[in-house]
Amino acid sequence: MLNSALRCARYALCCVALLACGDDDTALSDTGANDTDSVSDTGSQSDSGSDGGSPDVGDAAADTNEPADTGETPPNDELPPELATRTLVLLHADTFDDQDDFQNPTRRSFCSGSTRRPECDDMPAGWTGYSVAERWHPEDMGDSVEAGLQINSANPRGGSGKSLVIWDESYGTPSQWGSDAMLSKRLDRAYRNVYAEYWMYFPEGYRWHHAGEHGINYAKILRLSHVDAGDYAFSYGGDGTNDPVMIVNTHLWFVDRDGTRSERGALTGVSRCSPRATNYRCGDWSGSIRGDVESVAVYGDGEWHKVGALMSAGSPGGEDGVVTLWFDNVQVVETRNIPFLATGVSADRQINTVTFGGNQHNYPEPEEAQFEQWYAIDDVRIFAVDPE
Ligand SMILES: [Ca+2]
Repeated sequence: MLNSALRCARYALCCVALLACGDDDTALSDTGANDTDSVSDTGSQSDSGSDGGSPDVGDAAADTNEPADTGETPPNDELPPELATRTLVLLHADTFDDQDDFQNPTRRSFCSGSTRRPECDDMPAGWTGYSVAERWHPEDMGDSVEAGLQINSANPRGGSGKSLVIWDESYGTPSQWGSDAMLSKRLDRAYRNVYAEYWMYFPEGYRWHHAGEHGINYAKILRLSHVDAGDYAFSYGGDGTNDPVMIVNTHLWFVDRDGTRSERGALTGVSRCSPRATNYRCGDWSGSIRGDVESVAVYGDGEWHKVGALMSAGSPGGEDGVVTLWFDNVQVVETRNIPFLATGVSADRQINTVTFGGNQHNYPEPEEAQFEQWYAIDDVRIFAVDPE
């Protein structure tokens, strides 16, 4: 169990650290992508370079809106204690409370860089891209189904305001990823170390398919990555626009033993390396970053929990990438020596994009049931760590 007393003590230290950092900026930043081992990416909409992957001619800065929360004090100032000695510069924060209500207008919406389908004149303030690919959408199915990416007042953290709500659709096969909804922030420049955090809420009873029947379930929720200059932020894989990439997934494992089923949650990371054309799967390195957390109490207990992720891409050929994950400010895994950048890759391929949401591999009901369920994200923050 998480030790709440210990966490409180840590929070106090973290508050001091954050105050010392302030929130005036100095730095810049950028994006991320996805995917997993043991479940094939084939069919993954977000991994496909075929939709909206066109290189952009546009200026990435041109579609950057003003931050939504400028001047506000984020509601959750505590940071992981391991970051207390680091210098953190706040790059972006959103409580979503001041956003206009939003939902993706079509079942396939691609809005990033110069890729704008449909018009993309509804970009949430302070964000630079959204991308949604889903099967059942109100545009032609009415209010009996939900849009995949929404901002509204239905499920805010703290009981008031708004949050980002992501609707998952239950369909697919063991090798196919289902609905996909992402909201992305391109940072003002690339940073060597980026820490991003979000609060997530899976309602009590959120359903996951049985891994033994359909392969390990996954919900991708965060990506930190480097996106090519000015390019579409949501194209992954060898012919995409993102590398390196670190993806944070949630899982729920079901363990059947002696006739009893138990459930065990996990927070995992997946690495995708540079150059993407030949090294996206990171060569001989497994790419996996594994951190167990407290099971069903984590993904479906009807409580808000915070996930934090620090990524350092490292240096070309250095095999010195680092990923650290925290759950409710408690470090659950730190993985070092990740070969994010192969020898010969530009040392400038540092982190310039952060993306929330993502495709899911989870289908607890057959496709004909058109089963949808939601989880919420709120109070996101993105920091440069020890910016140069
Ligand atoms: Ca909120």
